[in-house]
Amino acid sequence: MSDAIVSCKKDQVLAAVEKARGELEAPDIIENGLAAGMNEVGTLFERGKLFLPHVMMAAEAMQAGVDELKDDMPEASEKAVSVIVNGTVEGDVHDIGKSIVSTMLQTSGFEVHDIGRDTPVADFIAKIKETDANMVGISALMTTTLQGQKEVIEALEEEGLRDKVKVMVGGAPATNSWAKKIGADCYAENATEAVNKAKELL
Ligand code: HCB
Repeated sequence: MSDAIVSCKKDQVLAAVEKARGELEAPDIIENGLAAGMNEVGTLFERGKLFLPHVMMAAEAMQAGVDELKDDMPEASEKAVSVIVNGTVEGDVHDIGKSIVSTMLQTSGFEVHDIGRDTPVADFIAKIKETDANMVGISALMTTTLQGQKEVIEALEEEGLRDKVKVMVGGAPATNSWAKKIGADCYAENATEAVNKAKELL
């Protein structure tokens, strides 16, 4: 599955998903098959072995695989008690990982409001107020947009919402120490960790 993503073969990705779904749970297939392939694409892109159009086609193949698995996600056993707003910061169009996190949180029983990518700080705050959210997930994939996570936290403080809303940050350039530095409640390395951290905090 990972190889099919790297070679941008959507048909092969779907065939591999079909084969795997009888044996493995959907979250496992996404994290260890599809996301693993996309991470490999990232590494090859960083080494200059792949170019942007290739990355875009690989991202499409990955998305097709995730879409195929949406109906297989385990049903949450309990009604949602906690509300999470999840989005990618302004200036950043990367949303594959963020969307996986939203799907996994949703199927783990949280009420999730995914506000998309390239999202201004004001939209994070408006959605948090509108939904009376208990947590916000803030994704940033570039060192140049990481600062956006800090800006959302600062806006929460200015609005007097910080005590009420837990903050989770994620995305390749984010780290535990960055999360601590900007005053986030946690950093999640992947979607499984995001679910576990949300369960711990809420
Ligand atoms: Co993009 N891109 N890209 N890109 N891109 C990165 C991110 C670079 C690191 C590649 C590189 O140069 N080494 C780089 C950023 C460098 C930097 O840090 N400064 C980069 C760049 C520079 C750019 C452009 C500027 C390129 C250009 O136009 N010249 C441009 C961005 C324009 C903009 O945003 N304004 C761009 C565009 C693209 C696309 C459109 C081709 C495509 C995005 C498609 C899409 O998302 N719809 C893309 C992709 C796919 C990547 C790489 C190759 C993969 C990202 C990805 O989807 N990974 C990435 C390289 C890399 O990350 N190593 C590269 C797979 C997912 C599953 O992992 O890390 O996103 P994830 O998410 C995980 C995890 O982080 C965590 O859980 C997820 C699931 O396990 N997580 C959260 C994420 N968000 C969370 C939120 C939470 O609350 C909790 C956990």
